[in-house]
Amino acid sequence: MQTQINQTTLDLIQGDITQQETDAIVNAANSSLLGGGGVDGAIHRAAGPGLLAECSQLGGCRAGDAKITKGYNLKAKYVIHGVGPVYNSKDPNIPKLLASVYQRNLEIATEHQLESIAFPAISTGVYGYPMQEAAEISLKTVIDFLQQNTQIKLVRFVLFTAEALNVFEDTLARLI
Ligand code: AR6
Repeated sequence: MQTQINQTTLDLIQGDITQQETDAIVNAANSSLLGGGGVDGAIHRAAGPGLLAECSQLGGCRAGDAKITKGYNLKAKYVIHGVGPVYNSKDPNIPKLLASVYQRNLEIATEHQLESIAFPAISTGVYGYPMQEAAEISLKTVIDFLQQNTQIKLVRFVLFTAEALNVFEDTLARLI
């Protein structure tokens, strides 16, 4: 599913984020930035050891924030490592942290004059965020950003499963 937000194409697909040819791909990292499972493990495997070497110089990253590195052996020139929150339905700060990580990724991409970026569904794996709630927050944050910023020409969500893609498509259809 594709839609236009202001000057930017917003694209939802099912796939593997490590295969994306966008200027940057976003990693669903943890605050050590030293690798892990899920998207993080897949990105480090595909990028090669140079990525971990650069990440180990960054001093970690707080939840809700992001840091950029080169892409090494990936097709994408850059990786932006975003740290999502661990889901906790009782903590009202958690949705804000999830919104913040998307916002920071988009700001960093804009600062680096990037024109295309691919996101996974941050926090919806190991970190346990329910897909529906995450889709709502993620898409709203991206749409709000694109209504005010025109540097980025393509934002793609790369969802790993058909179910996740369905949830994102239904949510986007309601939001636009
Ligand atoms: N491409 C796109 N999406 C993927 C891929 C892939 N190759 N692999 C998994 N997903 P997760 P989190 C989906 O667990 O919840 C790591 O250990 C997956 O189905 O990767 O933010 C880090 O080091 C899910 O919907 O990230 C952290 O410790 C989504 O990507 C922790 O996990 C995110 O799942 C971060 O947890």
